[in-house]
Amino acid sequence: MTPKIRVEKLQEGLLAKRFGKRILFCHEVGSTNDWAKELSKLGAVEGTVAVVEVQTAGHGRLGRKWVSPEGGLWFSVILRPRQHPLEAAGLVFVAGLAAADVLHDVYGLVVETKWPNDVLASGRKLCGILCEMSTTGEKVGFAVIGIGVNVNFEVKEVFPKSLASTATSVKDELGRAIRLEELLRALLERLESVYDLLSERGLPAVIEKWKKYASFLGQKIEVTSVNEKSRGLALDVDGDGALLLKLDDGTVKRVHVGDVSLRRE
Ligand code: BT5
Repeated sequence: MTPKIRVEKLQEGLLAKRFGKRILFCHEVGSTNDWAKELSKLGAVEGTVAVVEVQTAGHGRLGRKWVSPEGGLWFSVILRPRQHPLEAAGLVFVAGLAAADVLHDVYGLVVETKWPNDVLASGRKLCGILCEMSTTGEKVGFAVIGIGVNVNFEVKEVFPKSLASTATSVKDELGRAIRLEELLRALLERLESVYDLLSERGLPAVIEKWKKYASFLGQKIEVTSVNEKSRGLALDVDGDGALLLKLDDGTVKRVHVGDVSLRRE
């Protein structure tokens, strides 16, 4: 099966009403999030999608590098949220829930969500999410949801060794390749419906559903924030998206930003 995206198939059968009505495709860009931000500034409407086969400067949070070779699905969706910026910051959970639902319901993968922005399979990172926003005062001008899924390659063949031990791909998990356009279509449909859930019922309703994949809850974890490490029990993720961590001294800390790793003792 060709790892390439068949442009003429990108909108075939798409049931979403807004997401993916306009799709911009290109073989290679630096980052689809950067491309989508430029398009947003030029007035691109909600639901516009930027998708590529290769990113040469894909990035994660805090400027970290996101490795994006051919065979993966690298795309960004432009949104014009009406929510307050604090609630729109929860878009990462919208994307995480949509990705977990599709990978599980459509492709039968056993997946888990890891706070705040990862989808894992077999304990390894399968999908990463980067949400970025432009705000003026209390208003969101635009938001961009960027999603990267490792799909039709084996990670040990294309990733550096250090990454191959922490990452996985659909092909590694299923033992076969899938159609990139079909995955994109399913993701756009699911993203639109979870985004509608956010608008109609608010972030707590999205997080409740996201938590059914969150198997790190109830486990001993370590959270690394900017320059601080905390250890404790992952108690819950509250309706604002903050992680509640019961520290070893018994106090409960609300963490807003950070990276979670499971604690091996
Ligand atoms: C993320 O950041 O997980 C967000 C990744 C978002 C990527 C999408 S692709 C489309 C759009 N355009 C972009 O430029 N970005 C978005 P973070 O939680 O900071 O994790 C980054 C870390 O994940 C890196 O430091 C590596 O350890 C690891 N990593 C890098 N590439 C990976 C990959 N392809 N698969 C699994 N892990 C990876």
